[in-house]
Amino acid sequence: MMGTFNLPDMVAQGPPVKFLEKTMSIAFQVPDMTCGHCVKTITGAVTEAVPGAVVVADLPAHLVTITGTDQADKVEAAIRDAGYEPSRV
Ligand SMILES: [Cu+2]
Repeated sequence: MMGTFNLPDMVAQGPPVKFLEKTMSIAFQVPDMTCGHCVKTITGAVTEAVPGAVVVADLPAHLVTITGTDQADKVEAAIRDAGYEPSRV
């Protein structure tokens, strides 16, 4: 039988951190990102080049959004090195 689960006090204390507002978001249009394999390749290349980066790819829109880093040049280079043509948006 399940008991009541109490969150630790430290979790309940203080306002939640609005980290999304503080996190820089970098977006690239990548027209030659055309399938799930491309998404995997780009995501892998970016996270390898910039550890901690979070990559969200919108395949129909050919849009790649990266949060968790402000190293736009490094991200762009990683996508380019993976064989794609990103343009900053
Ligand atoms: Cu592909």
